[in-house]
Amino acid sequence: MKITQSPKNFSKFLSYVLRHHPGSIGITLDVQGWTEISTLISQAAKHGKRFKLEDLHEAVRISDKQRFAISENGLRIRANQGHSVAVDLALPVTVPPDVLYHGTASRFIASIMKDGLRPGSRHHVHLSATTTTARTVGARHGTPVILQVMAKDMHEDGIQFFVSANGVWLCDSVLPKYLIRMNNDH
Ligand code: HQG
Repeated sequence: MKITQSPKNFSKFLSYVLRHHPGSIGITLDVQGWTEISTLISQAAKHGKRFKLEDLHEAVRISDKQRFAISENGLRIRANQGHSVAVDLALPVTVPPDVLYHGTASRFIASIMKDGLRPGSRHHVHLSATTTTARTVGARHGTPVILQVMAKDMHEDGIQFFVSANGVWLCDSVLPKYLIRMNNDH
């Protein structure tokens, strides 16, 4: 790979342009978040990030969380979730499991138990199917704490859930009444 960066940094670059700042290299995303791979490659090169099609395929393949998808015809790429720019991923509404999990940092707990989970700069609140994933997500912010999310109750109350192509559960927000703080031994 021509770019003098680790795969992790390359993945971060792709997240940056495909989720948050496509304009930083002069590309645009369509309403569903897709962009032409050939344009991505040429525009990235113009901005000092040189890589080949094979490098891109490799980055998509090895992404630990399968953050990116390439279209069936191989011509376009998008991030599977995590956008801050306005896109509509057109994910189907999906019935959630009875319980989902949200990993966060201990310093956010008081605020979350008061106001509920808010999407912040993202489009959705991100929820995990397992405590293991939730712990990893929470540890990115500090001492991890896992919240149990009563997804079945939310669903029965008419709240919509979506699941991204890489298995992240998404919803608009979670009220405090659906949250239970778990003990640290999970
Ligand atoms: C917290 C990663 C105070 C929330 C992961 C979280 C995930 C509140 C932080 C994806 C709050 C936002 C998303 C409230 C929420 N008061 N704090 N009312 N409501 N928070 O990074 O869920 O690597 O935007 O608990 O794997 O940590 O990007 O969200 O701690 O799937 O592919 O505010 O990002 O994936 O942080 O992570 P984030 P997140 P990628």
